[in-house]
Amino acid sequence: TLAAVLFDVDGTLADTERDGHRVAFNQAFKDYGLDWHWDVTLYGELLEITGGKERIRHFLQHYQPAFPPQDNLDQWIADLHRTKTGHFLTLLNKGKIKLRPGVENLIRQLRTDGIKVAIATTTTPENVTALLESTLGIGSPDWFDVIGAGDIVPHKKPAPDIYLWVMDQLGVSAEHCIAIEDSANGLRSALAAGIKTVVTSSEYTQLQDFSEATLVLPNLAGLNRSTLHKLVSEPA
Ligand code: XBP
Ligand code: MG
Repeated sequence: TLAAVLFDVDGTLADTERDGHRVAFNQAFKDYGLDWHWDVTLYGELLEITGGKERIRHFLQHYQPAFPPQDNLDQWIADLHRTKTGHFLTLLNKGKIKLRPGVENLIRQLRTDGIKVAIATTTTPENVTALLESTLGIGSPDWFDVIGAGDIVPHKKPAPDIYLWVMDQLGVSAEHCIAIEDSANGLRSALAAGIKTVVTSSEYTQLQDFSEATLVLPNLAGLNRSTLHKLVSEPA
């Protein structure tokens, strides 16, 4: 039986990357006087690395070999990333990012059925709260039984850690859960935690390999609660 549905955030709840996170990173680079610019194509490559701080570090190491050494690189990255988060929150609060089709309806259906809903994401916790509040309303973060985000676990997706943490907090086991993801990294993470996964591919992920997903959909508009109830009880 279905006990909980675990949602990824970026790319799954909303298309946040191209016109959200990417723009916010570029604004932060400008604030720091860096002549870096992540265009749409480059950002697609950098999305292979999950987590904004990890993505900045990867970019430094692989694309900016001449960048001068910093006394405390971790701190420098953390500060730059905090500036980026500020810009992303401003974009959300301006209402620039909408939920993808079917997301709100599915969350409401599940709650009506008494199914737990949770978030399992690599993004920063404030980003999740702000996205939910700006799209579903002020009280909506409370609709979620657990929100697992960011640095709460040491290893980000594709490691299973965040899904394992969320299931532990929920008190449910993987066989009673469905994960909803948009990317190959997210799918690997959920599968490694033993969770059947529905993939709703997004702009940046549509060419990725989702052959191990239980179901692949262009968006969530066609996904209703009865399909999820059925998927969880089918043999893997
Ligand atoms: C998406 C990510 C995040 C965002 C940026 O993860 O990898 O790093 O791109 O957010 P998911 P931060 O699809 O699991 O939500 O800069 O806050 O990390
Ligand atoms: Mg995602």
